[in-house]
Parts: sequence; structure tokens; C-alpha cells
Amino acid sequence: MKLTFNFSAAALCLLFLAANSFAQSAVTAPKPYGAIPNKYQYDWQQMEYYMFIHFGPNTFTDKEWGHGDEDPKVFNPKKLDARQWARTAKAAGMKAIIITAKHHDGFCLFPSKFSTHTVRESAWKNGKGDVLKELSAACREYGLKFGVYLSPWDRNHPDYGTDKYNDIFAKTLNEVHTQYGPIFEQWFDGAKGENEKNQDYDFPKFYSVVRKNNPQAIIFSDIGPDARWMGNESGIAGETNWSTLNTDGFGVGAKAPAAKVLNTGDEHGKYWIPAEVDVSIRPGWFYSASTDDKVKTLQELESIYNTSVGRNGNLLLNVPVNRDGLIHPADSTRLMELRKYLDAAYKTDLAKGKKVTATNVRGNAKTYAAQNLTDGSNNTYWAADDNVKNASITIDLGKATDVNRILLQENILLGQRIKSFSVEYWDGTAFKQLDKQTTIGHKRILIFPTVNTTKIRVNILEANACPALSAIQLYKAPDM
Ligand code: FUL
Repeated sequence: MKLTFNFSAAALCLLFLAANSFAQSAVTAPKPYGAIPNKYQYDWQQMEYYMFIHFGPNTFTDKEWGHGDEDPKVFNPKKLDARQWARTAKAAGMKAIIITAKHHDGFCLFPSKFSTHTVRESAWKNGKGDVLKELSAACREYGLKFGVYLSPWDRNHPDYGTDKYNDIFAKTLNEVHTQYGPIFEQWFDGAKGENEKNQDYDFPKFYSVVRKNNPQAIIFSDIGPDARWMGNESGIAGETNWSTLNTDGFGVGAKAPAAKVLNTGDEHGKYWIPAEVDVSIRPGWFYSASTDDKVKTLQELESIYNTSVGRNGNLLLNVPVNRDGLIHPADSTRLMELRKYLDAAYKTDLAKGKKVTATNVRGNAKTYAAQNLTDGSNNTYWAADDNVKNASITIDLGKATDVNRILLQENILLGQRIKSFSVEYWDGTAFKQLDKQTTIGHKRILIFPTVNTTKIRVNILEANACPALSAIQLYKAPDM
């Protein structure tokens, strides 16, 4: 009798478990909303922080925009050490380096067959040097990705302004993409001076060269197609920053959407074109001894980190190489200070493993549980039911804890969905608002004065589709 009872209890239990797991799997995942990232864009957004290097004759002539008539012999970085650049980027916690393979002056940092204004004509290594070769090898050695900037606007090439030039530029790109790959990002600059020769660029042709040789490469320009300029060079992405943009009818350079639009993206943009934030560690893009004492302060750099990575943008920080061909100690020291500060600020996620509840969980299924927000994994996520556009999530810290930062991430594989949210803390008797903001996207960081609290609540106030968040983290960053 006892045995039979036990058997039936076990059978019932199994039946219950089976029914429960059936119910779980029957809860379907949210449908993606609007434009979504492709695999390469998704991987690129995880990179977040990498180095830009402006280097060329301008470094030696103290100019920002060379005219293209500079004597190539001026380029002679006698101590050039690309491994020092890579080592510095790596130690700074950066994931890649993008270099100006050809700036507006037309000078190529590699011996291009399609130009007579290159390292081959320079004094450096008696014309036998190749910066791209050295840097791509150094990046490989240090586990960094390698990217290239090429300016379509060319003040040196004799064919610029004629039909022939598009072909020349495509061939130059082809050289770079066949000889120095893999390339993770192709940067197309939209800049061009006033009263300069006109040239209608054949961007579709340029893009096809990149796609053919490096299909994984993110193509950057003012309007993408894969990543967009975010409208200023001061490191400040919009507080509202959609990764979606409408680009039909627009072009690169003068034909680009208004800077304000690039800064915030379009809420209902047709294409997924996330923002990249390019900014220089010095006042200029190229090295000048006159700016050795004007390297941005730790406070400025930390602020830029928050207005770029903290606002759903990738940070491309320019660290110009000097006339010796080295990163100056003033810049590398500051990079290490920033690394040290960021490591300290984001060392301990105070929310990790803490109890989380949400006012709605999709289908009450474990797959979409609020607990996924603090499990330390970005591959799990919390989601609400389809008809739910606002919800509250409460993190119970278990004991009074000092907190001054919150980091939120949407599951962008499902698109960017959240329009506005607020953050509150429990003051012992009630929830008090700490901040109210708009978009989240891949990553949003909010900084507030330290509160000592047992609970943090996030209210999703508006969303275009049911919210789907992959992480909420809390930190107590040290004072600067
Ligand atoms: C601009 C250029 O004109 C600057 O010289 C620099 O290269 C910056 C990153 O892009 O459009």
C-alpha cells in the first residue's frame, strides 16, 4: 500500500513537471521589433571601445588637413613601433585599432600602386616601409582587430574630380582589403573642404569591394550602411540614441541627415545603423607637440565614456602617433588612468545574483524570468507579455548598500524597444526617483549621487513592443 502510494505520488509529480515544462516551451519568444542588427553588427556592438590613429605627413607639418602637395619625404618616423601602439591599446582595454590609411592629403601609409604619394616615396626606411603591414601584424599579435580609414576626398590624386577616380579609389580599397585583412571596420570619411573639386563618389562600388573581401567588416560613414557617425566630434551621443536610422534619399557628407538626427537616430528608422562616437584625446586629430599639455583629463575621458558607451554607442578614441612614430607618454598615461578608473568603477556588480521581481513575466515562464537580469549572462533575458508595454523590476539587495551607477542592456537581437524608463531607490519608507531617461539599446549607464539603499526599482514607462532586457547591473564607483 505504501509502495503504491509513493509510486502514484512520483507519477503525479512527473506529470506535473512534464506539464510545466510543456507550458514553458509553449511560451513563444517575443517577435523582433523593427530593424535588428545582423550578426556582424551584433558582434561589433560588443566591442564598445577601440583606438583611432591619425598619422601621416600632417604629423610632420603640424597640419590637420594637408593639401596633398607636401613633400612625401617629410614622412620619416624614425622610431616607429606599431607594437607599442598595439600594446598601449591592449593595456587600455581597447578591442581594436583603426588607422588613417589615406587621409585627405592622399598620402598612403602603404605602398599603393595607384598613387605616387605614399610611404614608398617617403624618407622612412628608404621607401621600403609599410605602416599597414606593421600595424596589422601587431594587432594580430596582441589579439586586437584591425580597421582602416580611407578618405574618398583626395587632394593629391591627379584623377580626383574625374570619372577615373572612382575606379582608382576602388582599386586602392581593394589593395588594402586584400593585403592587410581581416579588417573589422572600413571607415569612410564624409568630409570635404569648400571650393574643392567636385567628385560624385560611387559608394555602391566601394562597398562591394569591402563586402567581397571582408564580408564581416562594418562599413562606417555618416549614414552607415552598418554604423553611423553620431553627428559631432566631441564624444557626446544623444541622451536619446536609437540604433535605427532612415537613410533612403540621404548620402554621405553634405547629403547626410542633420547632425541632430545622426546624434539621436530615428525612433522608427528603417535600418539598423548604430552610432559610433569618434573623438580625439587631444584638441586635434593629428599629433602636435603644441598639444602635449592639452591631452584630455581623466574626468573628461570618463565623461566621454559615459556619453558614448554609456549611451548606446561604440567609442572610437583617437590617439595620434607622434613624429617618432610612437604614442606619446602624455596620452598613454591618461589611457592607463582611464582603464584603472573604469576597472575600479565596474569591478563589482552589486546586483549580481540578487533577487529580482517583475510586475510581469512573459507567460510566467522561467525562460523570461526577471532573475535573468542579474545572472551575469547576456545570453538570457527578461521579457514581458506581448500586450505589456510598461512594467516594474525590483532588485532586492538584501542589505543596505551604497549605489551610484546603473547599467542596463536590452536584448537588441529583438530590436530596440524601450522608449522611456525611470530608476528609483527605496529610502526606507518609499521609492524615490533617481533618474528618468529615454532609450537603452545595447547599453545604457546612468550615474547618480550615491544612495544607501536596500532596493532599486526600474520602471519601463513606454516601449514600442513588450520590453526585453538582458541585464541590469549596479555599481558603486569610487570618487575621482
Ligand atoms: C573628419 C576629418 O576631416 C578629420 O580630419 C578627421 O579625420 C575626422 C575623424 O574626420 O571628417
